[in-house]
Amino acid sequence: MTQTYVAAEIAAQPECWRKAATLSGSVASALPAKGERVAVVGCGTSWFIAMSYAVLRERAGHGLTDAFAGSEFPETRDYDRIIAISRSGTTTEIISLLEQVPETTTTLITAVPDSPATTLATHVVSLAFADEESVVQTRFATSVLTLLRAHLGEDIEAVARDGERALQVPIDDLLDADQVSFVGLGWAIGLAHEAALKTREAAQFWAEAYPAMDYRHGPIAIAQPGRLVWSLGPAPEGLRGAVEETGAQLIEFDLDPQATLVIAQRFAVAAAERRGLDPDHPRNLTRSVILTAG
Ligand code: F1P
Repeated sequence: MTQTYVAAEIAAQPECWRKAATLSGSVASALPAKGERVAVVGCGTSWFIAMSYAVLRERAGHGLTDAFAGSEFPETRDYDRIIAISRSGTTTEIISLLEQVPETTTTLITAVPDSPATTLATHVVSLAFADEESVVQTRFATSVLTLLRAHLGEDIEAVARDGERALQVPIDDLLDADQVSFVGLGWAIGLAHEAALKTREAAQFWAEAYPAMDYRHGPIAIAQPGRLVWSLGPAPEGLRGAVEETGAQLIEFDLDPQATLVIAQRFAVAAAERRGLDPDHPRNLTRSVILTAG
């Protein structure tokens, strides 16, 4: 099979992460200062990256940080800054939101530095080097998270090395599964949602996502032999036993959760190929969702 764009984009992630980390210093003035009250918004993949960053920023003591789907920003709240994440810079909900908040400081993080959304934001951070040909997002999304993690002072070289390991992990055994529930704790919950979205988008594969501690509160009812519970980051105590009792398998890797997402992206692409699907052109999806009235 000829190599897909998405496979090449997945493989490029460790290098993109290093570039994003280098960039973080020069764009620091466009990113939130410690203590700012911040809302982070995005749609689809970009929303899940927002969720992960929100948890990381608050946990690092940098200040209140909330994440919202682009359509769900609460007008009743006051923030010092809104960070909008949009690869395309054309997504309708993001454009509408930026139009609605002319008084608020906004930072757009995008792959397209001359996109319509750039004219509406106070600050624009371009990750053009991480733009993608594939409809499904991989390296842009993880590069945004890397940039934001670097801005919080995290060691990105260690993450990039884990990313390189993630590209080598064998996944063939996982591909016989007929369903996957991705789980995570804290900031990895957003990544679990992204792993499940990727698998649905690229492969039309049945995947769900939950906070790991919540998995036993209902979702475990679908666990059975042939199904996986895949933890991004370490699974909480007791979850393995509970999963194995159902005959399902608990999957964990000793890697940064962002690197484990890379394995899930590879799983999504391989599952698509097994099904004879083109993961670069998922059914019913376009690069960005542009809504027209009527
Ligand atoms: C966001 C997005 C993607 C999704 C789909 C439609 O676009 O929702 O996450 O995979 O392709 O667009 P963007 O605002 O980040 O460009």
